[in-house]
Amino acid sequence: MGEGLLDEVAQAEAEMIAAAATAVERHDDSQAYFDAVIAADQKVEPRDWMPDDYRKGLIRQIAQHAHSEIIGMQPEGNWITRAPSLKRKAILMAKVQDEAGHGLYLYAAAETLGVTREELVDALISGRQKYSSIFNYPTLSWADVGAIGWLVDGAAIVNQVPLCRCSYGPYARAMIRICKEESFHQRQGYEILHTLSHGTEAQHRMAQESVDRWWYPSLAMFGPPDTESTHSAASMAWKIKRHSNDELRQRFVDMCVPQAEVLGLTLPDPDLRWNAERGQHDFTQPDFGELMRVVKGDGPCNAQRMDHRRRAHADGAWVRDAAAAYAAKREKQ
Ligand code: BYC
Repeated sequence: MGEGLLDEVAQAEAEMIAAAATAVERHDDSQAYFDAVIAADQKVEPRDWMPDDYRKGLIRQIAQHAHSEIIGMQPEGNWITRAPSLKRKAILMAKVQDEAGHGLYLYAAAETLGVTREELVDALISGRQKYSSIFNYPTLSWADVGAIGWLVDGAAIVNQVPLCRCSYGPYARAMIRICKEESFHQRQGYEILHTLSHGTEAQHRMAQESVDRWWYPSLAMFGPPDTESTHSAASMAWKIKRHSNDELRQRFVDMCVPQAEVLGLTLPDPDLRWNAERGQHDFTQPDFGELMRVVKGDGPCNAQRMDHRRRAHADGAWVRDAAAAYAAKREKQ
């Protein structure tokens, strides 16, 4: 973690302690209790009092996370009809269904903070809330299904395992199950790439070309560098995030290097090398300008992803109407 961010976290923590002292002075137990829960590493639960900014920050992050799972079904779903065998097709279908499940757990966790599912879906469809940059890149070959599993799910695990210890109970509990399933996903992708890499020359080339395209977008998934991260300081003081963007990015690189060796594939960074002094790898950072362009809507597939999502939502209107009519009928009985 950079020194600047450390200072910011320390300052945010000092402000929390000062706020707790003021709350105690004013006999305002809510803030003091909340701060004590955070300091003791306990969980905040939906009915507990919480600061507005904590609630808003969580809704923002959990909603973006849920939207990412739902949009993330598209690039993978693109290969269901063209998976190279029935077994691969069945596995991929199960994986895409898992992503829908993750979206549902996360929307349910966000709903405990007082927003409705309709509001959240509307925020995605209207473009007011974001989803992960990574899903705005196209899946051009079957090897991309492997690279998404290995790199994208791998990055997701590195980012999300610490979220199992997030201070907000419903989010932390949702993350435990999600992470277990993500581990399966990561191994599924790794196995696809391993098979291709050790197959024919053309298959090996396909695997390498795919890793070349997905490496830097996967590094960018961790977000802007610590010096430019707007939410990290508050989020870490509240123990929503446990590690900074740069820390997790480094952890991911260190994890991938030995795995790439076993795969027999090269990570596309000529400056990637072990730094014995730091005990970590030196590596080339992703293009953060590109990350911000993609986040703002100017990635290769943003328009396509949103069109598809809006169409699917409109096509599902009759299902929602029927479910609502059925629920109303049951209530009258
Ligand atoms: N893409 O202050 P920062 C998955 C935004 S699901 C888009 O550092 P924070 C998977 C950020 O929102 C993957 N936007 O933010 C699913 C903020 O903008 P706003 C998703 C990004 O929250 C299916 C601004 O940049 N995972 O892996 O402290 C199949 C400044 O950033 C991105 C999660 O959502 C990005 N990459 O840290 C397979 C995990 N990066 O909101 C796999 C939970 C940054 O102020 N989320 N931004 O307008 C997190 O851990 C954190 O929210 C992030 C960002 C690390 C993503």
